[in-house]
Amino acid sequence: MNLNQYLDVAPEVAAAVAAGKPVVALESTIISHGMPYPQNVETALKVEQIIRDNGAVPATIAILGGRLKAGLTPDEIEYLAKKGQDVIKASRRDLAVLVARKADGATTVTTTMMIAHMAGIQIFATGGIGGVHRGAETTMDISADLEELASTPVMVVCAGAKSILDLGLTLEYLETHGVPVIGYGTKELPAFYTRKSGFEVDYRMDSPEEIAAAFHVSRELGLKGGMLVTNPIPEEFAMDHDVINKAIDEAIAQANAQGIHGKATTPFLLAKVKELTGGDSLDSNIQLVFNNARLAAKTAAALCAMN
Ligand code: PSU
Ligand code: MN
Repeated sequence: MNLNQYLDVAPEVAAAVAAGKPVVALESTIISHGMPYPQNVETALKVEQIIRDNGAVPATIAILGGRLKAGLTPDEIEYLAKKGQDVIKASRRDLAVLVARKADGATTVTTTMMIAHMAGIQIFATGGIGGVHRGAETTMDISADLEELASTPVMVVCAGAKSILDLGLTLEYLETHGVPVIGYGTKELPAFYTRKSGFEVDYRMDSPEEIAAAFHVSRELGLKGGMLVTNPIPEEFAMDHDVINKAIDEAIAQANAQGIHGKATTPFLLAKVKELTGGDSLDSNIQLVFNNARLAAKTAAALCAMN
């Protein structure tokens, strides 16, 4: 644990980490920028409950008043959910400035991994990660999430990546930077809303124990990066491939036409896709986060049993 003067670890989280009990980190950009109010707060609280039901302690992560928070109260979650896009989406480059200004920030995968690591938390559950955007060969839009996976030893459990990204280039980037990509119960990379993408993961694993064992060895060897676990959305909540891809293509066309760029791109595309699918994508999004929380909690328990 790398405790520092800017970090507040919630008492329950600190006690669990100290006792070697399972803890699962959760991000806050998914609350502020990923879903509308009030579904965002309902989902965030339910995800915490699911983690508890599966034997782990949840630690939702954010920056509040310049404090790096590992573990939020329900009131703090509600506050971020209501502020929504008015909260600054905080990636690695924003962290020091927001702390110095005593500002609030919603943590992305990147900053959630950073703060989780500072707090001694090894596993983090979310919906989807950022990656290499389509057209990155000219825009150079590559999410800082990939760089963080390359350098911070936290396991991220997600439902794959949305095809707002170039999935092939995202996998190439992860390969170059030495990040193993695991498929839970599948050899095919899931594409968030759908179980299939046409791309292969590095390894298929079929149990939380198998995932935990690989991560345990990575830590014992002192390897510097994380691990990406991709967990397909349950069949009954998956979206029709053509419906979702049509919405994504349309969302990207609108983003290009409006000159959307930088940190605004991902939230813009997420909101557009939701609008174009008439809210269906939100239901799928919520269910896949629940599914990832279950797997992350079980994997955290399996990892603790090995440590
Ligand atoms: N992808 C999703 N849902 C999300 C995000 C990405 O399907 O909520 C959020 C996550 O917080 C992720 C961030 O870390 O967007 C990536 O933003 P960018 O592409 O600007 O790096
Ligand atoms: Mn970007």
